[in-house]
Amino acid sequence: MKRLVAISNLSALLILIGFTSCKKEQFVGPDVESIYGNLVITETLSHDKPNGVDFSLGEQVNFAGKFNISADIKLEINGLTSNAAYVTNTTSSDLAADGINWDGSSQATFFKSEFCEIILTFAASEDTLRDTVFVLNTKDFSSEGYLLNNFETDLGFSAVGNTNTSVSERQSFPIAAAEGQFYYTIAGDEQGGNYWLGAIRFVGLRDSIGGIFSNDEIYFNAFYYGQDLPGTRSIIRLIEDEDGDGNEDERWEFSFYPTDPIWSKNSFKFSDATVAGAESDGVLNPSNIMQIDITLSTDGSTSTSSPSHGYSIDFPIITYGAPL
Ligand SMILES: [Ca+2]
Ligand SMILES: [Ca+2]
Ligand SMILES: [Ca+2]
Repeated sequence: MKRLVAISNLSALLILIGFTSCKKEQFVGPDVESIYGNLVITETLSHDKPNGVDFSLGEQVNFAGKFNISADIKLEINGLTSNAAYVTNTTSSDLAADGINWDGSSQATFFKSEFCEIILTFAASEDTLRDTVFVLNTKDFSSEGYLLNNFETDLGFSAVGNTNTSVSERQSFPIAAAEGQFYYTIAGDEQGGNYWLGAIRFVGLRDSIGGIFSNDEIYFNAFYYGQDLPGTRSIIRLIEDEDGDGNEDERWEFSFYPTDPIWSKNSFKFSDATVAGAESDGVLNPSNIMQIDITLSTDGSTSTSSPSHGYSIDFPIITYGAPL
């Protein structure tokens, strides 16, 4: 064994001497070419769904394309009707061999049944490869977890507010929904210390959420569209009924400030929720959650300069194992 180690050390030494003493070009191999070589596209971009892709059947678009070197690439898919986008960065010399595909996911709004442009660009080259694909049917994201609502109908939720609530309604205008045709808009005016301006409420949830997953594997996800109103806060309240008597025992919350006037997908881990108000057993047990409130709130910091607050929301969904 000692002798093997000695030989191995000797080999390493010889290799090291070889590298330091020989001229660089004698050691130009594939790895060095990948970094410094000129990109040659040996097979242009294509995919296996020329007649359209049906994501509702679990299909995916499998890409093909070959390059002489392993290249850093950006693959971008844009929905021509929805403006939905999917962007991924990867390294590949053979897209098919590396299994580069698209399963219908998106970063912000969902894709619709529509034509999509596919754009492939390279980090170290000006080359741009293009293709198109038609989405026959979109992916059913409701099967990704427990969908609280998609706001396509008035069913499955209630809206609560007070005199400071100015808007609380399903809308399909003036912006396009993140999913389907409708989203929900809630707005209100802060009048000196009234920090709660309304909420969208989901009840009857006990024994609906949780299962085998721990709290750091459970996510609340939703698309938000801000109205450029500073101080606008969305507090997501998870209300537990620990003993099943129908009454609240403990509430948990996380919050953020949705102000950007663009749809963005936001995800929060249940393990990041903090207890709010009176503590009961101090443990967030997802199966005990009887009610979720998505509030429109403020932090009281902007009451004099800009009392208006509001946002639109679509497709709040609880997912397991990964964010939406
Ligand atoms: Ca919707
Ligand atoms: Ca209770
Ligand atoms: Ca509890």
